[in-house]
Amino acid sequence: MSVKQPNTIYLEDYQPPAWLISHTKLRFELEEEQTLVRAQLSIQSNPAARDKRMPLELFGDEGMELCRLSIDGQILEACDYQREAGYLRINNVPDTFVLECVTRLLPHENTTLEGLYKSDGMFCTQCEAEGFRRITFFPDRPDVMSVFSTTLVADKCLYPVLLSNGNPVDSGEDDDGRHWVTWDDPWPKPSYLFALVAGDLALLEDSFTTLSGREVALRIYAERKDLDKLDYAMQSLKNAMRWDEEVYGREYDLDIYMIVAVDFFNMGAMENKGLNIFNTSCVLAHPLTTTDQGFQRVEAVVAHEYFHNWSGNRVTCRDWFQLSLKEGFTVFRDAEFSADMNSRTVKRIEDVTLLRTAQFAEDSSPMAHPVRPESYMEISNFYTLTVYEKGAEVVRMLHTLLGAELFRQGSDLYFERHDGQAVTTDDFVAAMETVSGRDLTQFKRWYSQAGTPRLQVSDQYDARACEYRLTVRQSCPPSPGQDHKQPYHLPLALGLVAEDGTELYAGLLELTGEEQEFCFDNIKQCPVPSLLRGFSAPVKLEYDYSDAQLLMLLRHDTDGFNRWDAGQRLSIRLLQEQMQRYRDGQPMVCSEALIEAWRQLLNDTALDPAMLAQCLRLPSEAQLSELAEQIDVAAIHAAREFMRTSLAAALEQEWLQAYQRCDTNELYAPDADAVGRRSLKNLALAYLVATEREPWLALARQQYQQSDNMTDQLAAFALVAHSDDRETAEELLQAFYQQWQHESLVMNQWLSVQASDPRDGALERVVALAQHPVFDMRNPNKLRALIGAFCGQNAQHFHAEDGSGYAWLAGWILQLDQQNPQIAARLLTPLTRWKRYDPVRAGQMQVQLQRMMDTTELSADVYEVVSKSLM
Ligand code: 0A1
Ligand code: ZN
Repeated sequence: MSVKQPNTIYLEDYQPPAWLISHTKLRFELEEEQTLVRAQLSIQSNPAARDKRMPLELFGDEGMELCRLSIDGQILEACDYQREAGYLRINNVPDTFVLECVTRLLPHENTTLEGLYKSDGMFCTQCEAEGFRRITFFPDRPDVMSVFSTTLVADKCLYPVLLSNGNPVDSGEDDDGRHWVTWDDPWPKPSYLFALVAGDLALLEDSFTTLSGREVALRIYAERKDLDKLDYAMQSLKNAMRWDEEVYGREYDLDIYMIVAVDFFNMGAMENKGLNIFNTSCVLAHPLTTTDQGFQRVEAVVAHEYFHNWSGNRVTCRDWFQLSLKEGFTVFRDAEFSADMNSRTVKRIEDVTLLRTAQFAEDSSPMAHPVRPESYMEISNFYTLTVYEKGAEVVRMLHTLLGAELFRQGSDLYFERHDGQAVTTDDFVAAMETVSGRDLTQFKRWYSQAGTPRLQVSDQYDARACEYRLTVRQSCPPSPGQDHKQPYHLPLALGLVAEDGTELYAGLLELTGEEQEFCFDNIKQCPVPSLLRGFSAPVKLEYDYSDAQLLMLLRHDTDGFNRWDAGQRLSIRLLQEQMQRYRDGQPMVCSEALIEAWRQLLNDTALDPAMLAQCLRLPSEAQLSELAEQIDVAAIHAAREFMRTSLAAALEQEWLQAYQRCDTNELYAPDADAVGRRSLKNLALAYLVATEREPWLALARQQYQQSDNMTDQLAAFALVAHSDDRETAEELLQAFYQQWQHESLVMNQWLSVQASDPRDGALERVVALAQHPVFDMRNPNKLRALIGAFCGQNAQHFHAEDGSGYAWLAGWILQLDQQNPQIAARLLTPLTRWKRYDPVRAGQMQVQLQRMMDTTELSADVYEVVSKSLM
């Protein structure tokens, strides 16, 4: 743990490295009590460095024991170097030399899950962003790229599988029951892409022939019990490899591609060169234990990590401020891949929903930052929705502005120009400028300005002149350190739709000014504008639609995304009206027009079930919160529950028909059509149960018992578990536990279902669950399943007015901070939003933030989030 006031790092202070490492040779002696690491670094002074004759400065974690240090074979004495917090400095070194360094690590005691640690008995590593400095002393920054050769030595029985980056080149056995394997990775890489794994692992093997005819061995490793859950990841990997060849012209570049599943992991997965390490939740998939959502996540994350091989590994980031260079681009790539594999419109709806709910909230929070941040204390805090999701939207806008063909030329040029280099987001945009001949200077404000822009649109129709005018004003609210924003350059896709649904115009406008007017000639009737089609820019769009216009767009818009969006806008407006009525003590009402519109949708059997399910889902409480001036937890919950139960009762027959229509007796498959049918079926079931009429809970129970897949079983389980029929609920909670107690990932769902149960006594229930044997506070998946779900999906109780939910979370943060600062800082997010709540709740949240601030031993991770939130 660091002391208070960690250093702030600034983008403007960037300096090229003084020293380069051409080769890094590592030898790991892995033992139960300790690991010895011998590192031999071939070091040269960097001709491009500003200052020559700089001392050699290497990063190294304070907790790491330095056993031996030598230069060109000469042992250094303690007086020859200085070890300071986080650094090792050696003065007077030659221009070119070999530094040898031996460090001693205690992986079994490493609970941070950074550097080298143990997960369920296997050794594994996590080096992004700054974990390598917990393994050895090194210029642990992404612009120092080196060729790695790694030898692992370990007990042969306990660790028969020894993996690292690249290709295995040598191996052998010692007399003492130990064996060793040497791996060479020919591609220079930054230290954050280093990885090793040692364990007793089972393996699914396949192969892939690249476009140019090279054979690549594909290996997915997991614990033996999970061997039957690897097929989907393998198929996804092969699909991703083919897709990247076809869509981006990118081939894989090593003889082996490996994925290893580990249960203890801070994030989703990691793209280490040739040796991806995955959270089990993002790689294991089986119909009986994995939901449709889970399958889709596996497909997306496998693809994401694979795509990093080019966007991230071959071309990497100059510094961590450029994180979105690899993450924004790679998320855009994986989103397009998923869109091609499944339903494009549904994928877009899901992504935009996440953006609007969580990224917009981040953008208006004290932790708001640009896609390319300007400063940080702890880089782990910047693996955010802004860097990933908004960053992907920025790349998508470039794709929209340039068109698919030029965008591809731009990406080809980017990879060609910068292969083997560590570069910046400016370099990425420069490649797009070169191929398009366009000036994207203004566009780059998307990288440097934080906050969600607002578009205010108004219009005028002149029937005599057949002229339609749109006026668009853009603005962006202040964010920390940025009071005034300059206008953005953005693509505004739109259509003009006649009252009867005929499309009068479709096209793309470009906004650059604060206020712009667009005139459309020859428009023969007054149109309804379908604005921001496909969500062509990550902005909040304001246009004064009438209910009738929204209903028309919901029925007729040719843009599937905007059809859905029109329905959402209408629901949001009606929900906000009910929230006001609730606050005024008036009875709430459900719009007949909405009921009729939904009835029509439900009766339209030609509609794609997946789309239908999206259209019939009310905006979440989290999204309604994001939209609120001041978040009124009770009003949001009451209004949404009222609408949900009203729509349930009014359309009971239609829900039943939809349920029956989608309840086909097909064999489980996670393809788009079947996923769509199940999502509509389970949505219909939820509405049926919401009527609180007897037969429907029984139907849920029947589905629970008869289902042959986790999607249907879990949906039914959650409905029963949250119901007031406590006898049946308790019975299923027990039965589910009995059935799945040995499936760790399913137990996470079991925890989450209970943590999000809105009935009274929720806090007591989660407090008790934290004592349950399936809960393990060292496992981030369990923490997310219990604490994350309670704070994120049970607003009513987390935001209890007496502050009990806040105090509970803060207690956890303080405890976890000692163990795993990254996770502690992430789980803290809900408390950082205090300014959005009423004075009583805001005050209670501040009390808890201050309680943390007053703790002496805060990690840099938590310190940064807490201190910025209190500013
Ligand atoms: N680069 C990975 C995400 C990742 C980031 C940090 C980690 O540890 C702190 C682990 C994984 C990705 O984008 O998939
Ligand atoms: Zn990534």
